[in-house]
Amino acid sequence: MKAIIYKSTGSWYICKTQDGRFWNGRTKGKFKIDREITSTNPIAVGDIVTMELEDELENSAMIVGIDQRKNYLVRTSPHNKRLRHIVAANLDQSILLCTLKDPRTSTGFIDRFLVSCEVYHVPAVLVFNKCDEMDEDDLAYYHHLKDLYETIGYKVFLISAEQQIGLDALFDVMHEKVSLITGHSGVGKSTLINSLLPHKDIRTQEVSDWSGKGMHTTTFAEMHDLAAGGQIIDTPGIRELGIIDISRAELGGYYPEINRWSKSCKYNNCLHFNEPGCAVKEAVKQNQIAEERYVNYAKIYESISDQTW
Ligand SMILES: Nc1nc2c(ncn2[C@@H]2O[C@H](COP(=O)(O)OP(=O)(O)OP(=O)(O)O)[C@@H](O)[C@H]2O)c(=O)[nH]1
Ligand SMILES: [Mg+2]
Ligand SMILES: [Zn+2]
Repeated sequence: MKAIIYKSTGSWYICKTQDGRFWNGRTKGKFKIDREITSTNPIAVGDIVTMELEDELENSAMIVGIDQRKNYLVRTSPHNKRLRHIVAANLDQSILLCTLKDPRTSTGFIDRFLVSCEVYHVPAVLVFNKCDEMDEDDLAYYHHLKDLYETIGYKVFLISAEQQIGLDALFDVMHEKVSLITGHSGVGKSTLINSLLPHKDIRTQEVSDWSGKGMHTTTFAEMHDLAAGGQIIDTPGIRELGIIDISRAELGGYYPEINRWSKSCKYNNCLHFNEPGCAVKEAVKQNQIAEERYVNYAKIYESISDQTW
């Protein structure tokens, strides 16, 4: 019997079968699957699995197999930088929820997110939240970023999850799709999902309680059905995004605009730093490539060199 993983804690799973029924799934002993990656979690939210029913009354089932993934997103495991953690599988898109302040999402973080989406073939969408708290300067900066990222080809939205502003356009983008929502802790992921699923109560945290007790922060990725069709996956807040599975030389290929311009570089193995005849550096000079994107390219490049390749 086929089922989709809706929640995974690492030791047990909530799976949904085609008839709409939810099951408590578990795996027997060490679940081993030979596939291309070694991760801390063999089964992730969004995975399609084969299960054998155990106890119909207790809704328990044994997961015995896992289908080939269309795609997946991984992070470095918070416990061991050498291991990967699969955030979710079989995604139609990944939405980065950003805020300009409380907390601030930097363009460095945004660019790392976009690179990982390109690496794993998951379309990326940027959503800026808490527009109700933006003053004129913030809005001007938002529009600068919107221009910057839309020019490259990414969709950008401005919303207030709490005040329910700008949500319709975002709902259209999520319609009939499996969307992952990610971003720093406190940007409003759970608040947004709550406004999409008013009948459910996804726990959100109080910023005033930031430093401690009473914090209701999301700890496991979890998928929810949207009333209008489609699914949304809430994920725990992330502090940093390690870029994994690519080498320094490959990085430019995952920057759509650098990739385009690099075809005109004199050397086809150009890394776009000090090589003569570099079309990318020239494009930065001519404002054809945003300087901040290029600066972040250099920073991400450096961070990749820290790893053992
Ligand atoms: N002003 C304002 N506050 C918001 C908005 N959306 C969310 N918040 C507040 O931001 C805080 C954090 O929201 P959450 O939804 O818990 O954030 P989260 O991204 O789920 O955080 P983690 O689960 O820790 O990753 C809460 O106090 C929300 O009320 C918004 O649109 N405007
Ligand atoms: Mg949350
Ligand atoms: Zn170059």
